[in-house]
Amino acid sequence: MSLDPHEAAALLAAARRERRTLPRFSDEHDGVDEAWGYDVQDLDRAARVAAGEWVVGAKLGLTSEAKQRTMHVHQPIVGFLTDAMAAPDLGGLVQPRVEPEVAFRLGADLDRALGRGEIASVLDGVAVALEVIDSRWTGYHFRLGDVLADNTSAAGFVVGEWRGVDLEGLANLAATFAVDGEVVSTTSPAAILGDPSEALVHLSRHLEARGETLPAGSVVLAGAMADAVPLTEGRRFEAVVEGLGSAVLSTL
Ligand code: OOG
Repeated sequence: MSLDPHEAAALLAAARRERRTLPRFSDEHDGVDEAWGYDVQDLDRAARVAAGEWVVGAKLGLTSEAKQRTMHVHQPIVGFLTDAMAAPDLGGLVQPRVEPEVAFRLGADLDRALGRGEIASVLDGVAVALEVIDSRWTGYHFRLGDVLADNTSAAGFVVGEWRGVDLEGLANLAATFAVDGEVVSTTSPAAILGDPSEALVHLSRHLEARGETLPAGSVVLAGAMADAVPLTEGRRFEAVVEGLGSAVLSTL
C-alpha cells in the first residue's frame, strides 16, 4: 500500500508536536523513494510557512562517505531551514544530535546550476556552524525516502561569525569538534564532498532540477565534517575551524 504524501506530512507533523518517534514509512509502504520523500518535504515546508515560519535557507546532509555508510543512505540529501530553527527549542526535541558544519551565506540568488568555478560569485560569507538534527525515525533508522520526508532531520543551527569568502584554502583548514572542551573529532571541511564548494554545486543542481531558487541572504549548511554526537543537557559543544572561527552551542 502506498502512503499519500499529505497523510505522511500530517503524521510527521503530529509526531514532531507530540515529541514521538515513528517506525519508518518505508517498512510499511510502497513507493517511499526520493521523489516521494521530496514531495512530503515540500508539503511540510508549505505547512510551516502557512503557520508563520520563514524559510531562511537550505541544508545538505550525508555529504561524506563515512556518514553515508553510518546512516546506510548513499547520496547527499537536501532539506530546508526556517527562522524557528535558528533559535531552536531544544526541550521540544526527542533524540537530538549535534554536528560540526560549514555554513555559507548567499550574496546573490541561487537560480541556476553552477559549476565549481562559479560558486564564489554567489557567496558573501562563510562561517563555522553547528547543526542540531532530530530524526522522527526511531533510533535514526531510515531509508532515503524516509529521511527526505522528515526534512533531513533538520531541527536547529548555530552559526559563528561570518567571514569573507576565500574558497581556495577552505577545504584543508584544520577543524575540531569538542564537547566540554574535550576534542571528540579532528577533521577538516574537506570531509564535506572533498570540498564544501561541491555542496553548493550539488544544491544548485538540485534546485534547478526542481525549478526552485534560493534568494540572496539565505544560509546554506554544507554538511557535517564529523559524526554527530548526542545533544545532552549540561554540555558545551564547540566546532572550530582554524582561520575561520568557531560556533558554540551550550546546554548548560
Ligand atoms: C540525516 C541528516 C544528516 C548531515 O549533515 O549529514 C546531516 C541524519 O543523519 O539524520 O544533516
